[in-house]
Amino acid sequence: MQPLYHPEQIEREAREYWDRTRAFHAVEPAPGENARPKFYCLSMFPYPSGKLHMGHVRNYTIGDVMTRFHRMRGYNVLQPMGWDAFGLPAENAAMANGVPPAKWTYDNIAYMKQQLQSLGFAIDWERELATCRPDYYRWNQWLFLRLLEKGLVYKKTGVVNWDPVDHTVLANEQVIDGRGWRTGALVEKREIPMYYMRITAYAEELLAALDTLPGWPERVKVMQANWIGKSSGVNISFPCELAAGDTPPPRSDDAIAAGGTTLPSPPGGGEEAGRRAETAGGRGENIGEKGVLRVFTTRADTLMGVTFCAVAVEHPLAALAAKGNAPLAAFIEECKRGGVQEAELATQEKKGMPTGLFVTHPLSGEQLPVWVGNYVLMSYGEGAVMGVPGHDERDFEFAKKYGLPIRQVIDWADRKPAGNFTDAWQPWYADPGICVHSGRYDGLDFDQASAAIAADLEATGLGEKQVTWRLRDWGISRQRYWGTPIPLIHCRGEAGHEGEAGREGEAGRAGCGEVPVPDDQLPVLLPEDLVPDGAGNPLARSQAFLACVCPKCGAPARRETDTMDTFVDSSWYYIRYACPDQRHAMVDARAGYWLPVDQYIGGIEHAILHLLYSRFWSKAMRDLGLAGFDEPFARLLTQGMVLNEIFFRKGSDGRITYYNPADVDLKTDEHGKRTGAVLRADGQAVVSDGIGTMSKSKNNGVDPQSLVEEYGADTARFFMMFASPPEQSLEWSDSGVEGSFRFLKRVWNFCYRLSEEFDSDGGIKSIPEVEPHALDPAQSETRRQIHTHLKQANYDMSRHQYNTVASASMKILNALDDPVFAAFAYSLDISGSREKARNARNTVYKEGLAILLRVLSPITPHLCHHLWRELGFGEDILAAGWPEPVEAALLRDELELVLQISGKMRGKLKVPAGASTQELERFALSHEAVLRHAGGRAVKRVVVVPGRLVNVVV
Ligand code: ANZ
Ligand code: ZN
Repeated sequence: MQPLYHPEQIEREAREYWDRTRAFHAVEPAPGENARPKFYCLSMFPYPSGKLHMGHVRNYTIGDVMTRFHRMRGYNVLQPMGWDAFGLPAENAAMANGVPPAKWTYDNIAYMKQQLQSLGFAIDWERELATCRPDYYRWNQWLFLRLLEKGLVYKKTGVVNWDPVDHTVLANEQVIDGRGWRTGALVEKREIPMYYMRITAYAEELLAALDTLPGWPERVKVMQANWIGKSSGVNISFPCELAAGDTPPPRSDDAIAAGGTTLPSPPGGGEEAGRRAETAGGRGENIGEKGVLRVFTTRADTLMGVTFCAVAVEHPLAALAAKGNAPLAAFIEECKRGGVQEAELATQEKKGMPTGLFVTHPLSGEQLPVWVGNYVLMSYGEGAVMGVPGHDERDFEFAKKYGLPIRQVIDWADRKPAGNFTDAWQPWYADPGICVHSGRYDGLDFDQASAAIAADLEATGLGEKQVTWRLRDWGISRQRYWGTPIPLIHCRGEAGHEGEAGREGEAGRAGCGEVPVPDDQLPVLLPEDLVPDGAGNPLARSQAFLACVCPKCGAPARRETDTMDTFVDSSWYYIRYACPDQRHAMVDARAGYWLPVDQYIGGIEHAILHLLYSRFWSKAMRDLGLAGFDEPFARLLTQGMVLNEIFFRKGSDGRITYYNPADVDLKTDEHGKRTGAVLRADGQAVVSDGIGTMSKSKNNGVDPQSLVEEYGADTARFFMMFASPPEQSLEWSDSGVEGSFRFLKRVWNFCYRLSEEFDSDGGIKSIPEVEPHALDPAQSETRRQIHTHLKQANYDMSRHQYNTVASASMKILNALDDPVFAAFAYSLDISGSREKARNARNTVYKEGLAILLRVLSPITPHLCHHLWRELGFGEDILAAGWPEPVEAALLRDELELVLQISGKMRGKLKVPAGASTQELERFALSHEAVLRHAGGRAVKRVVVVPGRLVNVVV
């Protein structure tokens, strides 16, 4: 055995061994085979951005520890890896460097794959996939067409978030504080046609099934439930009379793609369960001659407190009122330019204008003014609210600002307004209470009043109970190049008939509209040689891509140039890992074996969208007969962030420059207390901005590559696991890294020392059987400690508390590396046979090492692989099985010693085996016999004969 620890060499050798033996190749059991339990461990796949960052290393090490632990415990394990390879950064890089996104992406994949491999992850690389490869995305297209057939994909124009920098539509959740999540640009509203996935059809199940996921973090489930946002309330109709001819225009987003299309329109009863969140539809009849204005409320009990109604700026009634009302039209235009983010609308200054129209209170008959309000969302409920300024904060603010009446219709037993009710808003004004000033409903509580009012409204046809969802359908169209082409063809018939598409009776000549690409023409290949220039989608200018033939009529036609949201790609990649080489189908029986994922691991930033889309997608696949499970991820672990200190300087022009902590020296005073920090390059001071997530923008990242090069992969892995429990944030620390390296060196040195010792007694052939009776007290005690730490480590392994597994391995080494144990002093005293004593000790050493190396091996696999073989335990530690503590070894032995006082036997002393000399002295001096017989005389000395007697000389 080599005396010195050289991680580079042993890590390379270990990986070569795993490659040679296909150690991590996952195999499905043959039919009829008595199968081991399976464990599908999945970490969220990376975007191939260029190189790995510490967050990746942490995520994948956690998954790897879990995988290796399960493998050694006898599970049939699958741990795959792939690439979330479509998306905007490739296009941006392409623009900056003039290379096609494909090349940039494939180069990055090659580099990052080699980085991942250098970390020794137990990945089945034979299942690698990249979502930008046609053999993957063809199944996106194929499933898109199946969902289209089922009405789960549909087209509509809608108000969307438009990122003016990326020239792309953003999902609501991609808008953060009114800005694009990637560009930070102020988002605008636009109306464009796009394709939607009807995720709302699954709203009820997506919500209810959260209860079937005990292995998910509670907070993720709460986030999902809030996102789905189920509200039970009442739809109330406020009758209104409009002048004849004043029929409002239909809502633009109801307009289905101009006729002639072969696409199914949204199912006739477009308002069926899941679509209710999209109640924006079918508003045509909402207002009309002798029509009604419908609002959604969760507080029907406050109906008698309504003093106005307010509609969204996009509401047809607003458009109607704006005709011939220039100031109102201008106000509506101004509001439309703002963001569409709900949070933003909720917090921005309330603004509104009266429409000049009035509606009738459905119970009192009172005339109420209708306003346009910027805080009313078109996309929620009915796009209109009943204003109850007494009990809704937004309405209160609005009423105060515009001088609308405020009425108290709820009273609370325990609280009274200090001054006038209308003076200032109190948060508890919104609490349910008892109805007052509400006529026949006075005295009723929330439940009673809500029920009574709903019943009265139902009786007159002016209200019905309604469940409303916050969840919206998933707009998947992106006006981008680097994504899955949407498999549709636009047929305009013979040349020159543009614009006539779909005219009735002329379909043959005028074209077939939008035609799905037939399955046997899939995949619609994305050209890999285009270089975007920032001016829109290059697909729209590629004749080679655009030109095609209509599958229906054979006329020349044009391909759809929109591509799919990359969340589509990641919604089912975990299923494809089961059968990545299946060329004839999206999935096969192997998916039935591996799915659902037993443990999913990734960042909390994906707690909502990715997980919700994946859940929806797999349920849709289930309903198409393509998947046999309800939920894709049985258990979920969200790992914490990797943090590091942030250093910066502010220039004279106010510009902030961030400096990497690796380039900063810390100044300390004589007590080691920190006094400041300077940039090594110029010795000038830099300012600390505290601790924050490692990020490019704060320049506080640590490059995993350099860490691996300096210390080896095992040190990087050990530090990552040791520094913090997986779900908590991890603070970077150079001294922590060095400490990790020192510990691994210590393991190595200890094994080296013992290997010399063992060589002299024939070496290790296998894990020895320990004969408990042959052990002296110190040996029993060492063994007891080892098994105690093992028991703790196994418990912590099972609850993914890897930091304490790492520290348990340190404790095991400490127990083994104990000088008293090493010297087998007790044994000599008891048996007198040096040979026997040494043998007994060495079995404890060997058993202890076999435990230590296996417990440590999921965390530092290369080192443990090497030492296992080097010491002679066996060929492959992966095949060694996981160690379990021996229950009998956990018990602390008690010894009975003779207690003498000045040489005379005065009693028996019960002590724990392995107690030190000092402990024995303490036990003796506090013994009741000593206190009695010594009678206050000074103790001259205490003689300890280990394992035999203690003599207190007075
Ligand atoms: C009257 C009322 C009185 C309301 C009161 C609240 C308190 P959740 O629970 O989130 O579903 N609302 C309805 N549609 C809206 C829209 N399109 N834009 C903005 N706000 C809208 O919220 C339901 C409540 O949100 C509804 O109940 C309505 O205000 C408002 F003391 O109606 B409430
Ligand atoms: Zn055609």
